Amino acid sequence: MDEPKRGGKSAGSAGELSPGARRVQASLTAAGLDCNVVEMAQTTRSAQDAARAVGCTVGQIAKSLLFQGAESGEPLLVITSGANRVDEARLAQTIGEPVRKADAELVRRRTGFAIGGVPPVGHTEPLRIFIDEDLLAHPEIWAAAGTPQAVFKLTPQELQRITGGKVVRVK
Ligand code: 5CA
Repeated sequence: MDEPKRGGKSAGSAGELSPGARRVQASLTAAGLDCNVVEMAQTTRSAQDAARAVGCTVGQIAKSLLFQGAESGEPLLVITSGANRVDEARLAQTIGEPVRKADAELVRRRTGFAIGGVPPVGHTEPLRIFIDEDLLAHPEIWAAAGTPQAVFKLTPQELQRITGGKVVRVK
């Protein structure tokens, strides 16, 4: 594992984080989660990048992917294991309407973050959230923290608690 550029620091020193990562740290702290966003020297833009940077398996990376109901336009965030590809037909069954992937502009507008750094919390407005059941198989997982170099570690139970996400099968 590479040394984080800034990390292993208390939430109180999160002022050193870049602005996007700082917003995520603030959300985590507000949710009562005792964990620290770390900014890595290496990119964590994709799940593979993130796994390489932190030294975990791709399956332990929690990807936050934005979809949209094709009829309602309602955005929904699916937090999925980096090892999985979301089955859109299954997701459509879960929500009762066809879905499509959000484009980069919608991702930014509805989450407040750009693709590659979209976190599971700290969004512009509350989102309907689903969590991939496969994430629960890992004692620890890592999620994006607002920028393509920022991540944080938590347990799947903590992820459930801070997002209020519904655990579903996505693949
Ligand atoms: N920081 C990493 C690990 S948590 C990360 O954010 N990974 S991710 O998988 O959640 O974010 C990248 C995802 O953004 C890709 O899997 C892909 O689904 C999506 N994506 C990439 N480019 C586009 C695009 N042009 N439009 C819509 N979605 C995109």
